[in-house]
This record gives sequence, structure tokens and C-alpha cells, in this order.
Amino acid sequence: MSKRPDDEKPAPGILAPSRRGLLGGTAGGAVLAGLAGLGAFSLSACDNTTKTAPKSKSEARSKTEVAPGQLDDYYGFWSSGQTGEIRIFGVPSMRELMRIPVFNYDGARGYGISNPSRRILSEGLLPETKASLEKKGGIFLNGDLHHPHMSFTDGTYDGRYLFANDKANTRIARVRCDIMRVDKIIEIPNASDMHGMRPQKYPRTGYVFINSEHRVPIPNDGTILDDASKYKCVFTAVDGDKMEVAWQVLVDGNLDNCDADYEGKYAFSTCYNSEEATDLAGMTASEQDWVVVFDIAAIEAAVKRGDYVEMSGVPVLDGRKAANSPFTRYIPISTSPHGCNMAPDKIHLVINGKLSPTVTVIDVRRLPDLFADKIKPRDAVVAEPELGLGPLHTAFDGKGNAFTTLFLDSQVAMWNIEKAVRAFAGEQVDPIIQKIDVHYQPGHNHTSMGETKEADGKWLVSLNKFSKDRFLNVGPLKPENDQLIDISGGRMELVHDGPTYCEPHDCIIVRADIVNPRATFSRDDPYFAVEREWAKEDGVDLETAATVVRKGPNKVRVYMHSVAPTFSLSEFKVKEGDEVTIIITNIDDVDDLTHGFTLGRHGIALEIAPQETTSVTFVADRPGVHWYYCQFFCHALHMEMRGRMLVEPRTA
Ligand code: K7E
Ligand code: CUA
Repeated sequence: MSKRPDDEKPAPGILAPSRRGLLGGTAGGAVLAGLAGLGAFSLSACDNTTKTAPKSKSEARSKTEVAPGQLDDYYGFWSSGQTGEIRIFGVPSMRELMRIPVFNYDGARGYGISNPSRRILSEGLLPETKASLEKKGGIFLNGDLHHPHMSFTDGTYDGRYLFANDKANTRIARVRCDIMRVDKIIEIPNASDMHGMRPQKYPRTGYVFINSEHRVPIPNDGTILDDASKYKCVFTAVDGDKMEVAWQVLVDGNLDNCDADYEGKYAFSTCYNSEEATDLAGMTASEQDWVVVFDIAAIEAAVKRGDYVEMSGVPVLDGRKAANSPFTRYIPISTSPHGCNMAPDKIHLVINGKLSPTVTVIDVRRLPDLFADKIKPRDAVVAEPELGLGPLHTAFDGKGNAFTTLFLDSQVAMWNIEKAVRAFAGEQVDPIIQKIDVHYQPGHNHTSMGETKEADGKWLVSLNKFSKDRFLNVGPLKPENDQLIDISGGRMELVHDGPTYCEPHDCIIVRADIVNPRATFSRDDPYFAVEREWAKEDGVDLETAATVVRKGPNKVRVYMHSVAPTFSLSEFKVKEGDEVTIIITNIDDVDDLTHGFTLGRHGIALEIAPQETTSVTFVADRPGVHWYYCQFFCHALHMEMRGRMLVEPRTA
């Protein structure tokens, strides 16, 4: 067998130059090709790259090892892109602890099957979406979950909620952290493809800011395709307490990522396609795009005055450049910026260049003067260090340093904000502290508590889009590689490779003491308020129930409870054609004692957590005996936890 140069396996952690070159020819090359003619690139001359030298096994392990029976210091909340769920990791062990179905269908949990989850998936959709889905006989939309973020109080995480966007179907979801389940999903009107999303940091969340990325005609009624002037883009503030759209602002260009300040005054969005084109050549024709700054108080005042246009029941304000609006300012940035990250120093906002090798640093203390037109937009810029190729996202250590992913270089650059500001002012100082190789093509990165005022500078995760040769080959689709980097020593040290299923874009790392989920449900939880109403109406006690209540000639409700290892009904009868609703309560009160309800040949599976009531509705259209059983291993007699549904044929 002949050996190609690429077959030389480098030592773990070290990449042979030929292989890195190969990468430049694939992912990197495509992006670079799109840049031809822009002249925006000068190669970074920085040479203080640290190759990720192989650590001795025990040294690397001791940093990340969480011994058997020990708990992690941090919760990691990971997005999952087109899988549509949120994943809970332990950091630093990088063990996956749990998944939260959000914009996906999850047979393990009965998410998308149970009535409570179906209510959540359908209630917040726009009427036209609901009608279209009903015609197709379903409620399910796929999702593309990019950005999970926790609610804030006073500039730090408060453990109440997680919010997440669905780029694919223009939705935003809220997860209750006490039960780690989604409780609300809404679809955003007047918009398409929600992308960047961040909660208000101060005084509290409050608003969840979310960008619609793609421009669409408004109204989008099928009469407009080519008239670019009719395509619009909105910035949306969702009231995170009510899960309703509070207001929207029309903007120029396409919005990408966003963030909020630490004073509750401003929100920021990176904005590309200042050309307002609908194709790639047009979108990158100009060398300049913007970060858009939103003045929250000015917007709220206008909404209060009634100074807006109502579209799809939502107040919409005009923040476009030509409107000379008091709501927005557009700060020029080199073309197609991507990540938008507010530093924990509460002063500096970092805009990541993507197609430019620079990041642009804005001093938010200059923004009042910008809105008062006392300074020019570019006067808000206080630094613009050149870091390397393809800067996408930046994280912070709370000690004045920043960590920027370099997609094309497959590196993370660590740099000092203060030094970058001094260099911009003309001083001869190099802001770059260190660069390390990551494997490969990093998108987001995140530090422990890094997007809060409590950034603690312990851990950095680099979420790399490609894993190539880092894991056993599993076929054409490879896992991504989320790498853990120890930053506690004031330098970066790569300590762990973590394969992940497609496609986490982003994560947050939250101190464990902030997150305190319940071990069992409270019996009055709003998650099953509807089921409680049904029981009341039918005079049934959910916790002792074992009865079939006929609600009409073609409608029955079946009530039972479960206690390991039995269902209170080991059999029940319904009639062919009945719409059957099964309502089950798990009365076990023991930590971890979840039961399930799987009804064979009906596509039905439910998770029933301790002290939870849940339900499912279906049409019994197949006469015969159908077994149901518990699918969570709950007891030594778990296999015996089952019963039979008899569907009697209709004779008349
Ligand atoms: Cu992938 Cu945050 Cu959607 Cu950047 S985004 S990588
Ligand atoms: Cu209940 Cu297994």
C-alpha cells in the first residue's frame, strides 16, 4: 500500500503542516474564493503561535478529570443547530448530562407526542403557520437552534430561564430551568430566519433581543420577488416574561449576531449586506457594513407615545438610515462582520470581522455622544487589532483579555483589550498574547461565565466545525469537536477533545450554584394545568385515578396513575373510532423514578417524571388488543409494568 504524505499521523495535538494546508484548500478556500478582489486581507504576521504540544496523558487528565461520583463545577448549555435541542454538559468533564428537546421531535421523552409538548409546539405559532400545518395534518416543524442563553439579573445569570432561537422556522423558545423543559415557543412575525439572540443583561431579562437574518418582502404575500426595495429586516425585542413580541425596529441590511450592554441602555447587532442584495456577489460588493446600535429608551418612549406602525399586531418603528431615526446609529465596520460580544468590563463591545482579519472594539461610553450627534460613528471605535484570518466570535476572561476564534486559521487568538486600545492610539504595543491551534475551523467560543459580569477566567470552549482526523472515522459525516481550553493560568492550554453531534454553534458555561432544578414535579405545576382542569371537570382525583370516562359517542378520557411497578389500570376498553385521551400521573415521589407509557403500534411514548401528570390523545382506529408498557427502567419488575387496551369493533 502506497503512502501519501497525509497518511503520516502526527503526534496527538500536533498537525502536520500539509494537513493544515489541506484544510485551507477546503473550508477555507471556499470562503477565500468569495473574497477575491476585495483586497481586504493582509496575512497576520504574528508568530507567537503555541502548537498544542502533547501533554503527558496524566497531566491533561488531572485538569479535566471529575472523579467517579464527583460533580462538575459548571453547567454547560450547548445548542445543537439542526438537531433542534439544547444539551446539558458538565464542565470541565465535558460529559453530556441531559438533553432538552426544543425544536425537535424526541421519542425518548414523548416530546411532540404528549399533549403538553404539543400545546407548547403549536400555541405560539402564527395563525397562517398553524393553518398550513393543520392542512398537512401535523404540528411539527424542524428547528435550527443556534444560540442558547440564560436570563440575567443585574448583569449575571439568574437561573430562571434559558432562551434559544430557531433560525429555520423563525421562532424563539423559553426553557424553565426549574424543570429543564421548554414552556413557551413563539413565532416572530414580519421576519424570517431568527439568528443572533441575547437576553438583556441589566437590570434584568426583560427583553430578549433577536435578529431576523434574511430580508423578506413585507407583506410577504407572493406578489414580490425581485423588487429589493420591498425586502425588509427587523430587529425584535421579545418580552421574556410574557413571551410576546414587545416591539420591532426596521433596519438596513441583514442582521447577524447581537448583544446587550450592562446598563440596559443599548443593544447591538452586526449587520451585513449593506447592499441589500439577494445574492452572494451583491452582498459582498461593498467593503463596508455596520454594527447597528439601538437606543432602548428612545424606542420604548416612541412605543409609549403610540409613534409606530402596527404590523401583524406588533409595534414596528423605522430605524433605517434614511429615516434619520432617533432609535439607531450605524457604525461602519469592514464588510460582513459576524460575532458581537460585550466584554465583562462593561465598557468594550467587540465586533468580529469574519471577512476582515480584524476585530473592531467600540467603547460604549461614547454612545450617548453618538446619539447626540456630537461625534461621528467611527469615533466610537477605540481599537481594531488584526488577529488572523476569519475572526468569528470572542469570549472574555474577566481579567481584561479576550479570546477570538479564527475560522480560517483554525486558531484561537488571546489578546489584551487595553493593549489593543493603546496600539490603536499609536503606541508600539502588540495586543496579541498567544495563539493556539484548535481542530479545526472554530465558530463560537465561550468562557466560564464569560458573557456576564462574573466572568471568572477558568475555562474556554472552542466549538470547532470540523474534526477530521481527531476521532475514529464514523463515515462521511464526522462529529464536530468542542475543545476545552484551560485559561486559568493566564495562558491557553488545550486539555480535552469533545465530539458533538450536529451542529452546536454555541454554548454557555454557568456556575453550578446558579442552576437549581427540582428533583420531582410540584403537583400544581402549570406544565399540566390543562390536565388538572380535565380531572376537575370529570370529578377524578389524578393521584388515585383508575377509570374510563366517556365524554361522548366518540370520545373517552382514560385516567390512570403509575407507581412502580404498576399502572393503576392493567386493562381498559374503548370503541373503534374513539378519540382517546390517556391521562397518567406518576405518583412515585422518589428522585429519579421516572416512568414511561409506550402504546404499541400507535407511535406513542410518554415520559412521566416523578409527581408529573401528562397526557396523550389519539384515535383508536385498530380493533384488537394493544399492549402498553413502561419504557423507563424503574423497578426490578419494570418489564412487568404493562397493560392492555382493547379496541372493540363498532358494529353499527
Ligand atoms: Cu454559527 Cu452564532 Cu449562528 Cu457564528 S453563528 S459560528
Ligand atoms: Cu415504570 Cu418501568
